[in-house]
Amino acid sequence: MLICLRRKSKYVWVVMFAINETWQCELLHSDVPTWVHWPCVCLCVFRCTVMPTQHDVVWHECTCETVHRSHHVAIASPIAKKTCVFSHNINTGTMSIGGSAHERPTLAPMGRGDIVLVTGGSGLVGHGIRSALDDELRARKLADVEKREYIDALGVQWVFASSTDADLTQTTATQALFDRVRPTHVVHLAAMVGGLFRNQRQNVEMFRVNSAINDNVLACAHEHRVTKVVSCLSTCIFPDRTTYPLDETMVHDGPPHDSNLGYAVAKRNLDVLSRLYRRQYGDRFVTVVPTNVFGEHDNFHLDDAHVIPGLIHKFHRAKAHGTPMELMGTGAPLRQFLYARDLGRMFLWALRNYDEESPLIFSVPELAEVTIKDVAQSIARHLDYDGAIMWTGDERQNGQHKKTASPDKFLALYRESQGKEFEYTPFDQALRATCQWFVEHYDTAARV
Ligand code: NAP
Ligand code: GFB
Repeated sequence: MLICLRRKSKYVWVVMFAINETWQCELLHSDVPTWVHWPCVCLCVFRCTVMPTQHDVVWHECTCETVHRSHHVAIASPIAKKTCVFSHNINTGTMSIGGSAHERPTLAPMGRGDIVLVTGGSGLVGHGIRSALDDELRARKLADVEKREYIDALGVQWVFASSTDADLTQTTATQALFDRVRPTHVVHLAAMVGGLFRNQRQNVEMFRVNSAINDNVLACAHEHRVTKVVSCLSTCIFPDRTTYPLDETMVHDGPPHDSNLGYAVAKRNLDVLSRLYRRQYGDRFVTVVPTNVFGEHDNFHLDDAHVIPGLIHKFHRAKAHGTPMELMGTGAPLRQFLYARDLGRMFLWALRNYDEESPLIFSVPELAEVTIKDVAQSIARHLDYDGAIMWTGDERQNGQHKKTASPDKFLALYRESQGKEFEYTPFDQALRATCQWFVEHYDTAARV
């Protein structure tokens, strides 16, 4: 296996091969930018053994004839596609593993042998990812049903964990989950989540629970040398008083809205912690920032839910009992609603393609923004509710007026890598499917 790493005008070549079940690694530093010449012109050769089980490196030989400067090289180990950072200290002449990676080799595409752990895999977004994986299987005529653990179309094993598998606020439970699953990749969704009113009531818990979960998950992913982590933020982390549309550079520009200060700051800290692991250890930790999400398998709790599932439940109940509908606030706030199945496809893309320090916004276009009043009327239509809709008119129940975010960066990267546009499910179609799913699953699977 040969990996080429460009260092300014120079090239560094890394050759990895297996002998007697240990991986040999040769790192060749050459002035000539074409690999066919490397045997003749290499200036120094470092030899090491990467133990296949512990992913440790043992230097059994180091010949270093000419070294012009200290250098750090990140190597993707073929054993579990781990990234190791090899450093040569010019003063002591020693080699070490760890330190910051200034250069990152392109990772091999995901495939057989990779294991993706999805924390929070039993929730709304986790189900969106499962649906996206199932759609890929169907497209390849490998139809599968939604399962908790399965092999995807690329041969990758997926494990969707819930809080019953491990309470991720607890360090030992988190470690045990990682020891058991031994993931090569992590999609980190697990969080204490809720709509505006739950956030207002439980700001302290939102901060403490989510901070603990995020600290445990990233620390374990680092200790296990996970190849990549994609963590989930939310557009509520952006400043409340700002200009629009929001973009990825604006996350820390001012305080978030008071209503969800605890949740938003815990999420902002997840962004900061991911960046720090990247900078200090070269970990491939990235973050994505979805707008308001909805879909099948949501939490439809009357008091704690987000607005779409909350209203679906309320309209369904009002219709069944013939009671009047009075909704919170004025209905004037604006939101961009993203279907969980579309978000699932975005997560698959990010896991396979995105590797930047900056968070990446996952949103519908700005023009798809709708008022809460519009949404209420659409839900009433889909559920055949023809009674009156009243509003309390209390502006304190409105929450943030809007948080319009731009998906431009994602859309451009997607277009560039896939050679086509990202296709969103039309909002009305997705809303109808969600209403239908709720009615059909009210007595069984729906969280009410
Ligand atoms: P959800 O449906 O409420 O699911 C939450 C998931 O987290 C569940 O799988 C839950 O497990 C798990 N979880 C909660 N506490 C846990 C703990 N202590 N230990 C282990 N697992 C725990 O939420 P969601 O909407 O799918 O949210 C997923 C991610 O998307 C979150 O990071 C959220 O912040 C983000 N997000 C959501 C929205 C939205 O509108 N929903 C918008 C932007 C970002 P159990 O099923 O066992 O409880
Ligand atoms: O989805 P939602 O709760 O969250 O939407 P946010 C709240 C909007 O819907 C407010 C109106 O303008 C409410 O006045 N609304 C009307 C209702 N009736 C209801 C109802 O019965 N239930 C709910 N929930 N809303 C959350 C953040 O903000 O968005 C979280 O608090 C998270 O931190 C999430 O980021 C995505 O968009 O206001």
